Amino acid sequence: MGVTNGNFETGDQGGWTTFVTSGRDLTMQVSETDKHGGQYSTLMGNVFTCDDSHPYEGGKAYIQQTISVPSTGSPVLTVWYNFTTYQQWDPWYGRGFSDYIRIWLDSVLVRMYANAKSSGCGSPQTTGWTPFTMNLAQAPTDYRGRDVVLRIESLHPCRFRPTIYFKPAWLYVDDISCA
Ligand SMILES: [Ca+2]
Repeated sequence: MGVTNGNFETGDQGGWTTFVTSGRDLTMQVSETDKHGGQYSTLMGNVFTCDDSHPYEGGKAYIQQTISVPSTGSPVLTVWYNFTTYQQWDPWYGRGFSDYIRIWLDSVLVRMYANAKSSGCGSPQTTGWTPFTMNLAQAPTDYRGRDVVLRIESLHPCRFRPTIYFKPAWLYVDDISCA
């Protein structure tokens, strides 16, 4: 029923399947450092002090679980997130390399948030704690009464040429509910 351990107050990621790209500088853990409520949140991404000379390697991290959407009423999916990035404009390509929060329901992307351009290590972009909400009874898909795979993902670009040093970016999530 609803979301299991959506607030991480068990002090672990019980109820969730976790994934991180292997061999990269990625973190996936519960954290007491920053949370929306209670004592714990989940932290994923590249968590470093920003250093212009260090080549961080990105990748993907996500938490996932199958949620049972209530069959009646107007159930709403809520995900609180706090996203910080130092990702930087790349003068070679003339564009920024974005970091992404992606929320999936049954392998359908229902929300993507990309960072705005940062000016590098001195100027992180942060969303602050922000709610994503989605009415699960609304067209085009009425999810009521269904078991749905919810995935919350932090996507960080990979370093693909040695002169580009990607900057750290990390995502806190907490108070994930479906009611
Ligand atoms: Ca919490």
